[in-house]
Amino acid sequence: MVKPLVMGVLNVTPDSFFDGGRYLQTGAAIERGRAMAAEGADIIDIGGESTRPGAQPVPEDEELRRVLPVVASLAGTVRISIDTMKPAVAMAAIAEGASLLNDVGGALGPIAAEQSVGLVVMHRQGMPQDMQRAPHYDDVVGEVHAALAEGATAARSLGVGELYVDPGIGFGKTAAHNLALLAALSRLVAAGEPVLVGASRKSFLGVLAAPAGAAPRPPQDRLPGSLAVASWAMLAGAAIVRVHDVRATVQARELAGPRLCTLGPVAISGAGR
Ligand code: HH2
Repeated sequence: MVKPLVMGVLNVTPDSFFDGGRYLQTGAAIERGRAMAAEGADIIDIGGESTRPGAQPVPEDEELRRVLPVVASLAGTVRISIDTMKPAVAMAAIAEGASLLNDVGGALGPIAAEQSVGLVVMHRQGMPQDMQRAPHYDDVVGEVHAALAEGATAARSLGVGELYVDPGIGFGKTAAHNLALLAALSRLVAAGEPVLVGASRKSFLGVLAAPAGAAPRPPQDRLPGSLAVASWAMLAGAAIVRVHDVRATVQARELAGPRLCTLGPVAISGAGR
């Protein structure tokens, strides 16, 4: 089993659903990025435009102003991925040292090929403004897997070398859709392309973890569910988990990876309970 990578989320936005407003100032964002690298993040995914349901688009100059100094400052310390829908932001981030394009909008394949950087092909139904209004699939797993296979083939034919496919948890999906996709993760892994999963702190976790009849748990109260899903994804063979809580996820990886996966006799000293 290849060790899965932990991708730390860094949103330089006022309105992201979990960390919005915390890292809008350049200095705070750089400090958070350095802290996540020290906690063991393999990649930091920097975004300057929220994709939460209902989010409004951010003008290009504003998105550039938010992310570029942060990319430039962190690129020497840790691998940087840029989470954007805009080709100009992707190009500028590459110039500052980003080497992975988190292509949530589906337009960045040609840039990844030309610039010889990695690409995440993510599935979504609709745009953030309307994607959660009435998501519909006849066969969510079949349709998402087929769309990802098509996206991967297109990216490979452009010449993209390093590629990841992502079922796009919460991007035009109900809680039931998300669960079906997570249950089928090992089938997506078996299809052959490395898989990225981003479920951290998302709203379906708040719905599923709430007691019957109670309100959904808020983002602040979704760490246990996030760790459960990250562990599930790693055990299913995901190559990357995209998370807000790097320290906790790195610790979960230590258990979900070499220790529990081997399930054979292992020489461990220390307490048994
Ligand atoms: N989820 C979010 C953003 N980018 N990229 C990929 N590849 N996969 C994901 O699941 C994914 C993503 C949403 O999370 P976050 O960045 O924390 O929120 P916001 O979009 O509100 O900034």
